[in-house]
Amino acid sequence: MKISKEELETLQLHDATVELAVNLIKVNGYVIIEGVLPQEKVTELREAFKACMNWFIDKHGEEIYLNKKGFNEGTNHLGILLPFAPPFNDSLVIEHPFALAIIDRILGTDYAVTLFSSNTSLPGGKKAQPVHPDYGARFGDLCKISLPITDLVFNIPLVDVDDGNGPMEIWPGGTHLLPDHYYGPNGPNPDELASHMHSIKVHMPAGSILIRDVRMWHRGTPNRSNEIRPNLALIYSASHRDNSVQIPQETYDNLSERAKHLFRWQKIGYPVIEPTHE
Ligand SMILES: O=C(O)CCC(=O)C(=O)O
Repeated sequence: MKISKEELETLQLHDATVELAVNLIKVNGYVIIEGVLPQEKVTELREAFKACMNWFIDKHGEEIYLNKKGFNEGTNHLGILLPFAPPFNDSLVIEHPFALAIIDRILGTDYAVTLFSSNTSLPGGKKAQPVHPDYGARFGDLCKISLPITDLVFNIPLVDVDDGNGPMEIWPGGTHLLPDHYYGPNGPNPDELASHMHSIKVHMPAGSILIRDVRMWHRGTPNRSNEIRPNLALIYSASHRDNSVQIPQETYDNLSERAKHLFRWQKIGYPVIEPTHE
């Protein structure tokens, strides 16, 4: 969806825009607002991210490129946990006013960040990932009803994404609304059903924001360009989940009150991590 110049400049969404975004997430599983972050911020994030990725590949590339099959069995997809440091912990990333305005209406205001990470489709991938939701069933085989939305992924692409550089493919419209047990190992296999269903390859300009229910089926696709295609990936959750973001005390103390609240479940008072495999 597109928004007005005034909303972009004031960093404040009109009430009708928030309502539309919320309803799209509730009914369709996701919303995209195009070209939200300023170009200079996107460039800064992209260059810093490339440096992290290069560092990571120098250090861990060989052990992951097992059997010359490529990362993750030839998908060349890589999830890297980000250091909680500039420019990644910029307020436009961790507490973007558009994202919070939308997420507040879905999760209430007491939610927190439970993932601070990235997903990258690297050049040379030979196949797509299996179609998957990001989280499994909350109650194993027990719960036969659909649960409310409790976890939302917030993605920011750091490059323009099109068919050539490994767009995320999504199955919107209902795959986030299934009974809880469908997301478990004994539920229907998304990878078997998905080829019979309608999907969309998500094209979006760098600096867009994509907010999606973690349960919506999706997959990473192969990147046929020569450049990496990174998405920053945060998850905002209504209830506590395993946490691993290490935040030095001084960094935490300097966050806004809202950001402190958003990161309160993390490891406060620990040193910043190196970029680490998810
Ligand atoms: O950013 C993408 O292409 C999605 C990647 C993904 O779904 C995953 O790695 O689990």
